[in-house]
Amino acid sequence: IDLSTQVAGVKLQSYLMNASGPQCTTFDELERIAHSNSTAIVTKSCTLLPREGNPEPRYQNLPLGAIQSMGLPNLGYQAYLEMIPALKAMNKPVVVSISGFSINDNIKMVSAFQKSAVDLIEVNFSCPNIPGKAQVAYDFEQTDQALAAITALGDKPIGIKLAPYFDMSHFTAVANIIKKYPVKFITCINSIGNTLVIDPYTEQPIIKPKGGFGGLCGDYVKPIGLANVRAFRELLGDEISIIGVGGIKSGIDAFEYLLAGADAVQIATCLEKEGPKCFARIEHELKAFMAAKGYTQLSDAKGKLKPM
Ligand code: RRO
Repeated sequence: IDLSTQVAGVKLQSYLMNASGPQCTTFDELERIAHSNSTAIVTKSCTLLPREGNPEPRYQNLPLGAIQSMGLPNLGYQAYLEMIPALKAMNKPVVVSISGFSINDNIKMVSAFQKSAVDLIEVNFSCPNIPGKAQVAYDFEQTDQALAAITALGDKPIGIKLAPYFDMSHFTAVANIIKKYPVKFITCINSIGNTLVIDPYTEQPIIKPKGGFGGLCGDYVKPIGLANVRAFRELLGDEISIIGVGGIKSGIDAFEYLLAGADAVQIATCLEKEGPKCFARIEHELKAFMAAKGYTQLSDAKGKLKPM
């Protein structure tokens, strides 16, 4: 079974990679991703300056996923810039995620990475966990202005990490903005922001930041991720690559995203829970499921969700 694919013209040997977020902040973590079956190395979203992130406890596992409000803990973009030669030496495409607090922050970081050896630049428009900061992806005017600025800074493919949308009018509005600019890929979805899990025994939230409000992850979000990939595939056509994320922990989950139209998928919560060995397991399960159906390559099923 051939799982090779492409995102924004960058060839990938397989369909599965890590999502920006868990276990991809330090060089050691990124090296473990490189040595796993993840087909690319994706870095934790970075900011201009290093950040400790929000106060703990800020991540809790749940029976069907997790809730977290990490608050962008990262080493600062310069540290990731400096790591790129060593990451590239591990012979996999490198995807950098950037998440500035303003358009100017994003311009500065995208410009710096445009001059680096990085393969893809994923600009995070959807971090839900910074107190007092709205998600860019829920402000369509800001999304438009930010895209105008960051897509004019060089030739390396730029993509955006989108928030989950829940209304058809929002899918069409965002797709129409994306079509105005040379956006080469989108990654959907980020966690579902500002959800609340309550412990009825302690009568408290289960994470500390933001009064307990945090991003919901894992199994809970898979139907939303599938809908977002499907909606954007129908609205954007085949020119823009789509990376699916949200609740993938088995080969069958990954196959469902393929039917919805994903060119590749990313794994976050399962990586956090199982570690980088999850990629080999899920790859094996996906190949077995496709083989049982008589499929030999991703294009046999990509975007081919059947009508009922
Ligand atoms: O670090 C975080 O709190 C975080 C980020 Br930047 C993001 O994009 N999505 C998320 O769920 N958490």
